[in-house]
Amino acid sequence: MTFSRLSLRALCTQTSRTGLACLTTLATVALPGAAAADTLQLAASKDNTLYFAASGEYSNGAGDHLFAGNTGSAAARRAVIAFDLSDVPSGATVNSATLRLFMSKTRTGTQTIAAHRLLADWGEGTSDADGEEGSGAASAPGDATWVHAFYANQLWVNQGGHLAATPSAATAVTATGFYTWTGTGIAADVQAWVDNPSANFGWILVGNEATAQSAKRFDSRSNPLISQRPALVIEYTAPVYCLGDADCSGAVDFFDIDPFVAKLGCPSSDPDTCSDGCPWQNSDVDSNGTVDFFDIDPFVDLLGTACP
Ligand SMILES: [Ca+2]
Ligand SMILES: [Ca+2]
Ligand SMILES: [Ca+2]
Repeated sequence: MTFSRLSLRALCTQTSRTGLACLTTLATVALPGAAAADTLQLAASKDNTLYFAASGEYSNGAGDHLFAGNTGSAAARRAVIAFDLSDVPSGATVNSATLRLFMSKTRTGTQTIAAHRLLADWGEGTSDADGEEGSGAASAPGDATWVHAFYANQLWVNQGGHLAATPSAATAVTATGFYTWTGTGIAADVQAWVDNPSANFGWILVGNEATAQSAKRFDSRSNPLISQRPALVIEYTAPVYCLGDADCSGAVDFFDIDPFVAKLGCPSSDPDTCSDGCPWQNSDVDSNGTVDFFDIDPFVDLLGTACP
């Protein structure tokens, strides 16, 4: 860096236009405008079925279907599914989230299927079951199984998947058709994953494991019927940044110079400074994802303005 805090101050006080602005006391402070909500529909980034088997020999990473409940052999199946949330802007507020699946085969009436947040990562290999897929296929490298997070070397902490004890949502599933898992629990999961992407391992669907032939079969992300593949619909409000307002006062003025300088290097510099309550993005005046030398000129240009 080839500038100093003093040179910035000098720029503010000596440049005629911005100097005037720096010395102007703003009588009114504008509040940030209300942000409109955005909606995003995402396809699953991976999905698979855990087939109960003592050695984890069955999976269905590349199959057309997912299962939850007990199939004809009275052995449990659980579906795991995850979504890449990187298209949701960081700092966004998740207003609602809805997991939507198409249930394509069933032998029983209503069964409750609970979606639990997964607490560990898992894999989707190339295993691809034949026929109706209820029995799975031989596990392939990297597949999630009943005992493996990643076949054949990485085990789940708990067999059947490492999941949160409390379901995030539960839905009664009856006849063939679309079903959704939504509400505050699902929205809270998505919010947590937007805030901390490294904790995003998706959900596991747990059905009735006490009754034979209770399984509900859902279409996977590999299903030829694209409209029936899993979807996650997220309504969110993107954060509103007031560029240049480094102290979050509602206006860009002389008092922003010191906090702006302190934010130089964010988001990769001192985490306490970058997360001090006033978003560092306010200081990223050219909105390129980092606060650096190239933000100085546009910052100076904004001195004397109010937030939109
Ligand atoms: Ca899959
Ligand atoms: Ca300010
Ligand atoms: Ca920048």
